[in-house]
Amino acid sequence: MTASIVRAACPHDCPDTCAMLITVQDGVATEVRGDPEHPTTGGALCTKVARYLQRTYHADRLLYPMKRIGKKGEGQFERISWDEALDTIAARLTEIAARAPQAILPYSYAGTMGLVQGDSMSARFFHKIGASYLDRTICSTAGSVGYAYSIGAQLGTDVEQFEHSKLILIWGGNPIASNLHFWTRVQQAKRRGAKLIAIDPYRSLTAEKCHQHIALLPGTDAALALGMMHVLIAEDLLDEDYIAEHTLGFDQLKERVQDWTPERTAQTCGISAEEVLQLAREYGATAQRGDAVAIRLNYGLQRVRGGGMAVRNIACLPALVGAWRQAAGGVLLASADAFPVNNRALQRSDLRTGGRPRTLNMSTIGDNLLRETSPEFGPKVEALIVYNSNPVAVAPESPKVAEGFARDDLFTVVLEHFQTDTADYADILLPATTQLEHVDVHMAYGHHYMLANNAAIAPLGEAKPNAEIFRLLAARMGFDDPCFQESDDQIAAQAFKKQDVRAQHFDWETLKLVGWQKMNVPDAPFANGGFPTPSGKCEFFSARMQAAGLDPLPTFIAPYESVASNPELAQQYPLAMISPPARNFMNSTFVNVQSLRSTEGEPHLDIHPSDAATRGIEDGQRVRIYNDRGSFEAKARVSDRARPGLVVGLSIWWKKFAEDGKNANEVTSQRVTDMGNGATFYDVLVQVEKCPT
Ligand SMILES: Nc1nc2c(c(=O)[nH]1)N[C@H]1C(S)=C(S)[C@@H](COP(=O)(O)OP(=O)(O)OC[C@H]3O[C@@H](n4cnc5c(=O)[nH]c(N)nc54)[C@H](O)[C@@H]3O)O[C@H]1N2
Ligand SMILES: Nc1nc2c(c(=O)[nH]1)N[C@H]1C(S)=C(S)[C@@H](COP(=O)(O)OP(=O)(O)OC[C@H]3O[C@@H](n4cnc5c(=O)[nH]c(N)nc54)[C@H](O)[C@@H]3O)O[C@H]1N2
Ligand SMILES: [Mo]
Repeated sequence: MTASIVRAACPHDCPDTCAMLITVQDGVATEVRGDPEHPTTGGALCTKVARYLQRTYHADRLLYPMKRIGKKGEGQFERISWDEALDTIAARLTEIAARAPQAILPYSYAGTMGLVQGDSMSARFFHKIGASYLDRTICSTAGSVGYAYSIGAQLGTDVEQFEHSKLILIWGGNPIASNLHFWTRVQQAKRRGAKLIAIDPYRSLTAEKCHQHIALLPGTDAALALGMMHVLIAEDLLDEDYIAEHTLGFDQLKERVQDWTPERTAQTCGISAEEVLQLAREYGATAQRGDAVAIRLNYGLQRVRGGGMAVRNIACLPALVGAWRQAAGGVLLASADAFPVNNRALQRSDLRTGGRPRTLNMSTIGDNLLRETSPEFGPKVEALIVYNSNPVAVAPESPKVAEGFARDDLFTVVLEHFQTDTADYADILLPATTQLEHVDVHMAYGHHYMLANNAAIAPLGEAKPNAEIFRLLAARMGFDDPCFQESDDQIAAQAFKKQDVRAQHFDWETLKLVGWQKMNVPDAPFANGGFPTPSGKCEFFSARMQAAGLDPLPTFIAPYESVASNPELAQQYPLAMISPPARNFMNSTFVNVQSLRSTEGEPHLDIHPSDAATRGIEDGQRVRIYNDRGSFEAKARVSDRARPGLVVGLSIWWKKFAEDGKNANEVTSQRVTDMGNGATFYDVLVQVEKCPT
């Protein structure tokens, strides 16, 4: 038979959301490539997704429903039928729902970003039950909330414009690893003479390729932005017309930043005053010349206590210099609000009959699983349904998470492709399909295209799409609303609000054929102001922040754990630790693909020669990283990639692939960010010692 080409979309939690072409021969997928026609994919896939076939056809794929036969966490299972699996789950959930529906908790994140296999049928199912809500905070809420206070919505510079920028600040991101197709644009800009500056405590793969690298201390970005504002104002590197017309609260801002001299900023950030001055001058002067200055603001800097404020402050910078006037100027954090997703149709919150249920934060899942019934908390969690996520590996303060998952009185269902660290704790483990085996529709958070994912091959073994699993469970539980019968195709057709100007051209049948289409959003969204804030301006002063009990003006919120903010703790644990993504993993996805894991080798800890020397640590030695919450081991990589006072453990390893069965989340904390209740993965102090040989 001749091969056919199927149009698909990369499902992973990455800003790039690539358009893919799958070659299928005799029912078998034989090649996965990037669509050369798609403007941001440009025919290229990252190293991970280029190996999507190795993942889909992996010998360890879960192919049948299973039930646990060993202890929780041991990972011993035996095959059962779908009937037995669904009957067991439906009986247990029906019994709990009759007594205490909020004792049931879904736990999911972005294993797939698809709007169908993400939260559509599953959301309907849990609304109907009246289950607890999950606050999905583990990744981006601090920054999203902070950005929205200044700008109003998740919208900014179009990634396709960056090639025309003359100065690009890559702030708290490592695009070579985690936003590859943005990096392509940056290379084009560089060829056209743009200057690239990385702002990152770590000399990442990206930072080493920029013209300049400012290695500040983690969690001090808000201060750097305040220092830049100070210099911009003091040296009159401003766009006064833009400020007058399109911003709110300039006079108060001016007063606020008066004290943030380059010297004070430098001291807070652990850099030189010269670096602060030069950065601000370059930013302001380039804009004053009429060249486009753009900031790619990523999530690295918001996984700390003051992460929301840091993003809020940085988001004020473009308005000060009028950078928004140009399509290639401004700032891009996320483009999600380019998409009018029809959540009401997809998720059907109207199915809820009782009042609004309680909300439990996914970033504190350890504590939440360990809490007893009480008037403030409500009922103890009795059933947990996990899909699209691997919390035992990725959630903070893992010792508590594992303890919660190990509870004998907790009923846990996990929908997965593989037997992850989390799956080991399941009572019932269900095989889910991969992106090649199911239908979906996608938005993106790093560009403006909607995408269709057609199924390329039949499900492997007895695997089923998430939506189908919840459809079957709904039927078992007697949920007869017609929406529980909708097919994945019918759900996808409702993804975007056609009455919204951005998605008027959305038509599912066409999208499936063409693969992708751009949303209708202007190139320079705030050239003439029109910010989607309450005032319609970029809000240096935010009444909404004041109402939320926050400082209404840009300020600096120090980390929970740092040498400066917590000297007592630092006596015991003097090193800051961050654990950003490893290039060859996608969070904890792909860690079990041998070719990718071999490239990463084993868990490493990057440590500066001076910090290594005082501990007698040599390159290649095994070290133990610890604090009061826990410990894990890694192999030391002694180099100046990590600035002094900082250690870096690229992540997120499956615990079971580490020699000691642990990963970086042993030492991270469940404390949350200033805004959005986000996780503070990079707000951690540790001590490091040599392992006994
Ligand atoms: N290959 C790969 N790609 C990914 C992912 C992956 O796991 N692997 N994950 C995806 C997901 S879920 C997300 S959210 C995005 C994340 O994408 P980004 O937000 O770009 O995050 P990272 O690539 O983690 O880059 C974060 C950088 O921030 C730096 N950093 C850490 N703390 C601070 C700080 O306090 N201040 C500053 N200025 N920098 C800091 C780190 O050293 C790191 O180099 O990437 C997505 N893409
Ligand atoms: N220490 C540390 N911890 C971190 C971070 C960090 O930088 N450092 N980053 C944090 C961030 S930004 C994020 S976003 C989270 C990510 O956390 P998660 O969203 O949990 O991401 P993954 O670890 O990739 O796990 C996704 C799981 O979903 C499964 N999956 C994929 N597609 C499907 C599907 O269609 N159906 C079903 N049923 N399952 C599917 C995959 O097999 C995989 O096991 O981790 C956070 N944890
Ligand atoms: Mo994320």
